[in-house]
Amino acid sequence: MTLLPRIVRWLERGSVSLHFHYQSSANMCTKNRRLRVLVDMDGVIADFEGGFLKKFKARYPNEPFISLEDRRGFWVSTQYGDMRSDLCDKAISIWESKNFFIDLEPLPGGVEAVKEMSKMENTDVFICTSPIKHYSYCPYEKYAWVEKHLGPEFLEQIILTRDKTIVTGDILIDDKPDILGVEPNPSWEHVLFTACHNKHLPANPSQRRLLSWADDWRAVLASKRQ
Ligand code: DGP
Ligand code: MG
Repeated sequence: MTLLPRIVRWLERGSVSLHFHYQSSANMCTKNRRLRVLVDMDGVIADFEGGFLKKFKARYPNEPFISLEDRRGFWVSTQYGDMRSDLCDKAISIWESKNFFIDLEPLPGGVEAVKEMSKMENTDVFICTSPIKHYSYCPYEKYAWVEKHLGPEFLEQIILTRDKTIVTGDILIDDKPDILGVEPNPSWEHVLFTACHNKHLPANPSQRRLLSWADDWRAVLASKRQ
């Protein structure tokens, strides 16, 4: 091989390699500047508790029920079971039924907040939600709910998982007080979203709260950008 074509090939290899390094570091910078927000669905943007109570009363009109004011503890079925053991299964039958999840009303301001944050510069928003294990309707209806209320473009941003600790993000806005899983040190900061079942819990200085979507969620996001 003569010298000139060899030099041209070396140069080509060099430029390809330089281009590659430039691109990957540029991508990393962009990635590192972006804020990733994980937003829970039930109890945060979809009114699970209100939807449950309405359907429980309609299906079991002669059974006692727990008003939203009297709800305590994350697990609805546990509190119903404590009231009378057979009410545990009756409670479960409500969210295992067809149309339970799709019929949930949006919580005030939630859909608007999620749409607004997803339009913010350098911000990626994902809906991060745990499906129930009785999977006949729930996963399908969660997708349908997102499409109906947030729009089809949001179908790209759904994470269905029973273990949120393995998902990476900067913030997880979630109404469940204890979010545990296989990862002992999740990357996100859990911001507790106030719900009827958690509003009586003692203040925890190590856990920030959002009292509702009327609360200053923009400031919470801004605090993570520094
Ligand atoms: P998430 O909001 O992503 O943490 O999802 C919680 C799921 O658990 C949601 O689908 C509702 C469901 N859930 C609420 N209360 C109970 C309960 O008492 N028992 C069971 N099995 N599931 C419940
Ligand atoms: Mg929730």
